[in-house]
Amino acid sequence: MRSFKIVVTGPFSAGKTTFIKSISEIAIVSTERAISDSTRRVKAETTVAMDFGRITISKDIVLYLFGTPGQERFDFMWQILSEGMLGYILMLDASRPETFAEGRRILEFFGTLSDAPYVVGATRVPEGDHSQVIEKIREELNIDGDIQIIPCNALEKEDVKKVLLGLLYDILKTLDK
Ligand SMILES: Nc1nc2c(ncn2[C@@H]2O[C@H](COP(=O)(O)OP(=O)(O)OP(=O)(O)O)[C@@H](O)[C@H]2O)c(=O)[nH]1
Ligand SMILES: [Mg+2]
Repeated sequence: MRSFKIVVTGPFSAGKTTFIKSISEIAIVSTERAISDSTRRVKAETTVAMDFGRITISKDIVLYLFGTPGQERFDFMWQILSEGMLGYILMLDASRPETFAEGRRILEFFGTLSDAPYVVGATRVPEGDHSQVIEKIREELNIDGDIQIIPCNALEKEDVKKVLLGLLYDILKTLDK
């Protein structure tokens, strides 16, 4: 049995907790707390320390998922959670381009912590032609052409699985080297 630690990160309210909740086979351990400041306009609760979930991919592979907080004031947790990770997912709300700069900052920070592979899970991608918004994300976050940007409705288990398998593929490639 091989276990993989995977971190799910991204800007505030990108869908990180939802992503883990949708796929985890154990009740997720979540540290959501009521929001008291102005970001409350966006939603009522935010992750303050971490989310934890688990998914068995096959009889040989289990993934442990660690979700980070999105609010910048909790960014000390990013470093703690990234210890020993084999890959990470940057969740990004494609309908809020004003969060892309923060996404880029998070990627740059994770890049200094680890050489592990990552993929981008893009939530709220408009129906129809994805390519335009995907290209915009690639450009604004300065993401190499070989990094996968995968549209994903975090509320849908099948979509979440697609993102995880995309990342797993990249992880296995690096492990085989
Ligand atoms: N339409 C749509 N809504 C989503 C999606 N993912 C999450 N949501 C909704 O967006 C809101 C924020 O989702 P969360 O999972 O709490 O986001 P988060 O990234 O964990 O947020 P923080 O921990 O506060 O940074 C919730 O109301 C979700 O139901 C998605 O893929 N599509
Ligand atoms: Mg959260």
